[in-house]
Amino acid sequence: MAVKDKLIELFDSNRGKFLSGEEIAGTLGCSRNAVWKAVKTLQENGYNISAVTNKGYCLEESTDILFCSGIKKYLDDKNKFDIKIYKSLESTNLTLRDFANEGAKEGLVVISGQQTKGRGRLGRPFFSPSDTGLYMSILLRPEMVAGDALKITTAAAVAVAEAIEKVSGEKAEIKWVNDIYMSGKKVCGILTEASFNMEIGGLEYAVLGIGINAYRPEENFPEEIRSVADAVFSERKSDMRNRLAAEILSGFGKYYDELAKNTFYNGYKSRLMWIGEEINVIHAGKTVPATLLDCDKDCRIIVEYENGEKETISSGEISIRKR
Ligand code: BT5
Repeated sequence: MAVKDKLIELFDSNRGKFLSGEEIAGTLGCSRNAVWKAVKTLQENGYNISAVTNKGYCLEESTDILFCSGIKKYLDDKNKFDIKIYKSLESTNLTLRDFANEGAKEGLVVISGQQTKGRGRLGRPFFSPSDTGLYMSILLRPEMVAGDALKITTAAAVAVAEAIEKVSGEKAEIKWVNDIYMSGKKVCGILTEASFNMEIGGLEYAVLGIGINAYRPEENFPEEIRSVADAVFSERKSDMRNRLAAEILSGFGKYYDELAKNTFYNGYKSRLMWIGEEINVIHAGKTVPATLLDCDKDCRIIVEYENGEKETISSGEISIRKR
């Protein structure tokens, strides 16, 4: 393990306490100069480390930085996922796809503190500013037919909602099919991108991408999403994003192992927004008024149009009409 990584673990287990350069060098078995250099690198990477003459170095209690051992300490099964963390990427889905094409194994997880080209569905952008969100992609190699791939997204939506509720103590809801809302605003979007193998007629791999607004960005959300977007936490707290990432991985891992049994379904339906309400169904460029009646075992929605006709829908989008 590099000095920098050992130092992160040492600071993490001594949050709020000053450690002298000499003490750190002794514990890590390196020179004081190596400690100084590693501290500098961590500070440049956003770690809130104070340095005070005659006292040493101290990691601020409230620091919320994503790091591998910080996530693993909250995971029961520490070997199920291989986690790689980056400061900034174009898109975690894109980086993970490159790894997948090179033969990476199921369970590889790419996390970034920022995305410069975060992607939503249908080529839409996903705003992913530095240091306030959790942008994560998980590589899956399931043995399933393409039609069952929707289950990956719906199972992930439940895992994310449950993780948010556990860590924040607040209620999270699901807007069909892949958005997580809190108090009527979007705090998370999910994008699953699949690679198909035409010869076997199934999935070669799937990249499950999850983007969460953990905190409101300092400069606020951009104008165009300000009325729809919000963050999970109202103030910065120690280790929230590491915990959130770990809870999502544990929860999703469990649902994924039981995907054929749909064990996530009750958690999906109970959080689904707008059942019984008047909505718009947006599909293939058309917006049609309807009532949202229900959600079936495959997490498809059942809607009733104004002419009384009913339809079961597995893709597209809905929006609320009246409140
Ligand atoms: C999504 O698409 O919400 C899926 C977003 C998936 C993002 C993750 S981050 C990790 C991985 N790597 C990626 O590059 N992507 C995945 P969609 O349902 O199409 O919603 C996109 C719409 O949500 C935009 O058109 C905006 O209206 C809105 N939006 C954009 N950024 C947002 C944000 N940070 N919070 C809330 N809403 C946002």
